[in-house]
Amino acid sequence: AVAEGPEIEYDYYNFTALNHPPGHPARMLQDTFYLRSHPDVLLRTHTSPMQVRAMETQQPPIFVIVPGKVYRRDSDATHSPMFHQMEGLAIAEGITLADLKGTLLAMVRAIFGPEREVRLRPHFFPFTEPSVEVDVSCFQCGGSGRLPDGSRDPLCKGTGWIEILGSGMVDPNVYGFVSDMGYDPNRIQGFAFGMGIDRIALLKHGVKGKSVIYSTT
Ligand code: 2NM
Repeated sequence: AVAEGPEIEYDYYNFTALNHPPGHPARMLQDTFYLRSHPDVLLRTHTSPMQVRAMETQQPPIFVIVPGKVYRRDSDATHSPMFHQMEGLAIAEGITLADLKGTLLAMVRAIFGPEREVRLRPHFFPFTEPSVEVDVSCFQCGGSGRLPDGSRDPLCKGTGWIEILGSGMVDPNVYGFVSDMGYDPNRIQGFAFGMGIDRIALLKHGVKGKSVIYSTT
């Protein structure tokens, strides 16, 4: 299913139910737009709150995609205060990290072509454990890091890999917030991923300057 949710969210869905502890840096006023009149209300900083809303209304197994606008207090040559994400969530008995890797491989091949490979690197997100950052093999140099003339590929900075998204296995603490709907971490497992799709579009369509000014952070 494809689900969209509110861009104006409660702190609870954006942070608390997603396992962000009280003093987590992402909650800071510098990073998040809060409503001055309602301090528990904010502009969602990711599409993940809708994943919690989906789990609240639907028992496992659940397979959902959430696209939409998100907001962060970030504005410079490479950051926009509004951008778009697309998230995926798959929860059922017996779902593993291998399912995550296979799903992401199919997705990056659909977007960037059948020759592409994926690489998972260890990372941290509050709502997944383990968490990984995902790279796609560079579609400009084929993964060698070198252009045909032997020079360093500026797109992947000679590494052969381009970072495209974050993901992981849903942290059991998240299931604790939706346990009424039958999300028992002893019975079910799941993966989630989140992708900033503006950057993906710039890469895929070769928008000029991407390799020069477009940062991955
Ligand atoms: C990401 C990276 C890793 C994520 C987790 C969840 C939920 F609700 F299941 F906990 N939704 N999305 C997630 C996990 C998002 O974005 C970079």
